[in-house]
Amino acid sequence: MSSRTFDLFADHEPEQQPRAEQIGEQSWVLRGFALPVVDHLLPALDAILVAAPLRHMVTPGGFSMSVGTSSCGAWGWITDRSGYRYSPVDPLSGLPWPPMPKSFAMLAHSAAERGGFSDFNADSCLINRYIPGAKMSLHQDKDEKDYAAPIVSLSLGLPAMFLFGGFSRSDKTQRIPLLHGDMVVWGGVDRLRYHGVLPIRHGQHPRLGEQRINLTFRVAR
Ligand code: MD3
Ligand code: FE
Repeated sequence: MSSRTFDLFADHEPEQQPRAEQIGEQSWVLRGFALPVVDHLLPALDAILVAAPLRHMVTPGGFSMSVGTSSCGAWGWITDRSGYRYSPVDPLSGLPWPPMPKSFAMLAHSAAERGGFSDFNADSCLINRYIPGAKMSLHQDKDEKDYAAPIVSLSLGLPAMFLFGGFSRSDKTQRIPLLHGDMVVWGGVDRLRYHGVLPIRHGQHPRLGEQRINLTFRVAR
């Protein structure tokens, strides 16, 4: 797919590209990148969450995650007492995950291109829902097969303070606020950096209410 077939900003701001803030050697925050299309994505997201409801998965250590999780696409990330992995079926229903909407795949492809990664074709979209107080501790994403592909995220709803660390858990972290419509591309040398999310603060988002939803697009297999 060429960028011309899906130029998000073609009809909106012909001169203006969205701001790209470099946060690592190969990592970029694309402020407001999804805003022109985000309202069109939400009904599709609602339908996915009816078919594959959010659930609080249990980690191998036996803790229930404060974040509610689901997936769409060919592969969905799951965790239980036996470990972390990608699964082609939703263990709740025993059915394949809902397909990834074309609009999601195109947006992720377009963001990846803006971050310097051409030909990004996600086969997994992990959906994380945070209510106030929910957080994600520092971790690395290592369950994907090919670290050459970037991870692309889309933040929706309440703001989050994202923590971007180094290659060991104890390395100093930078704090990056992520707002509704922001996208981030992490790839290359930054792909295995530790990262996390501070507890979400109370608030009301005009469109999503008292929650933050984060989509991460991945090449799992
Ligand atoms: C940086 N989610 O689901 S998205 C996750 O906001 C996860 O829900 C966070 O971390 C969230 O695994 C952050 C961002 C993210 C994803 C993968 C990365 C940042 C990353 C891989 C390497 C470096
Ligand atoms: Fe992660």
